[in-house]
Amino acid sequence: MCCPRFVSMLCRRTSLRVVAAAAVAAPGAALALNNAYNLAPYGTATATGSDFGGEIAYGIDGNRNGDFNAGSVFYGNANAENPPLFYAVDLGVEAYVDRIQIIPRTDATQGVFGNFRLTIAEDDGAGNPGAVVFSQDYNATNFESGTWATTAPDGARGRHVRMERLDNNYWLTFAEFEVFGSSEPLKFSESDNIARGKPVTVSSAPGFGAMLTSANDGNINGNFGGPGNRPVYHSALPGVGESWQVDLGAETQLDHLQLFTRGEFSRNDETGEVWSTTTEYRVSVLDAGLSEVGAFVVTPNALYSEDPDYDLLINTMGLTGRYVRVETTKDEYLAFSELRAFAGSGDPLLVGDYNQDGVISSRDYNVWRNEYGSLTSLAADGNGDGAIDAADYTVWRDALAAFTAGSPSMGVTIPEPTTLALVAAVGLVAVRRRG
Ligand SMILES: [Ca+2]
Ligand SMILES: [Ca+2]
Ligand SMILES: [Ca+2]
Ligand SMILES: [Ca+2]
Repeated sequence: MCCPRFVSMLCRRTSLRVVAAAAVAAPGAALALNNAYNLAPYGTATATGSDFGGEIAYGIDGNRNGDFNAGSVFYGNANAENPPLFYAVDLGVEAYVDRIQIIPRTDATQGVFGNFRLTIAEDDGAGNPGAVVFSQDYNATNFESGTWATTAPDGARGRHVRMERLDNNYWLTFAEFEVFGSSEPLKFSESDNIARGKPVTVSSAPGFGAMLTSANDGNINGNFGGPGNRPVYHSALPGVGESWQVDLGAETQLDHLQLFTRGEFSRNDETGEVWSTTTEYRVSVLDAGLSEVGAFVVTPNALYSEDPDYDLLINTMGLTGRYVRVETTKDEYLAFSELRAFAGSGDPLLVGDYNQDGVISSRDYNVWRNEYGSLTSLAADGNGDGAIDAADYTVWRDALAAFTAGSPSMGVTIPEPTTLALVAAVGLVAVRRRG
């Protein structure tokens, strides 16, 4: 174990290079870490219809940008002649589903995530939905506007994922409909989450109606919600070091953690100013004597950014501890929807997986682009030399090629360095849809 007291970014990158040859896998194969990744971009989508240029395919194009004008937001109006209002994804393969996440439109608050049914169906043998393996109704007290998500499928295996409004009076719009899973059995799903329901202590009482249990209630929905529905933890006070800590009950080797942010943001409609509740988290693992055995600082892209984060993977690579602490590093409130913890011996991240989501994609390129020239923000330091430059782009490009090589039907647009400026301007389309 390198850096036993503090696992720095540089330390983690250094160990990545050692395993570079073994750490590349094609989609569908077991990945080195958590093998659940967003399958939807490899499938096809259908919907009641689309309006105002918000194409159906935009909901599964792998681009989370919620600005309608950026050309990646789905929009469909209810059609009284052809109810119900729905959005469905054919994954193309039977897959085990860990979680479903719907990343919202962000240029307007349109509160669409309420009163709908979510189903997963097996294939009937002819490419159509067959037996239903998962079905749940979500009847929100308010129509939510943030990131809506659930881990309830808990590994259910199916091919057709469908969201259908139970009323049919409104519209449906979002940036991305994400189905995290794998065609191979999942290494981890909700029933493996060892943080769920465990005792929690906090530095100040939860506030604004949040509860002590909010961040390990098994509910990853990012909407603060209404009475009786508080899936998001929120501290009563702002400040550096506002903390939430879960007791896993025993010293446990941790494969990895997942931190889900509060999936909402605030906007001042007069000034246009937008902000998130918590813009940076420090996540640490402590032993039974409360000594720190590892710490990670994670700075998620804001929900209203071009490439928002919501689900943050923290690779503990087999650190052993009893407590996991999440705290603020700035004078901010502490807010997040869930901390999941998974026991295991741990694995390194994929080479080139700069956003640590388990796959090599344009989102890693975005991290590299945003950090280009930096000597301090080193998530995209693929060659581990302490600087972000063209060499790290090459690491990502080669990793992307290797990642996709096992599945030739998924072509990838790989920009040359000389055209990077153009790519940055128009956005990189990572994955062509199969078929
Ligand atoms: Ca999109
Ligand atoms: Ca929660
Ligand atoms: Ca990635
Ligand atoms: Ca570098």
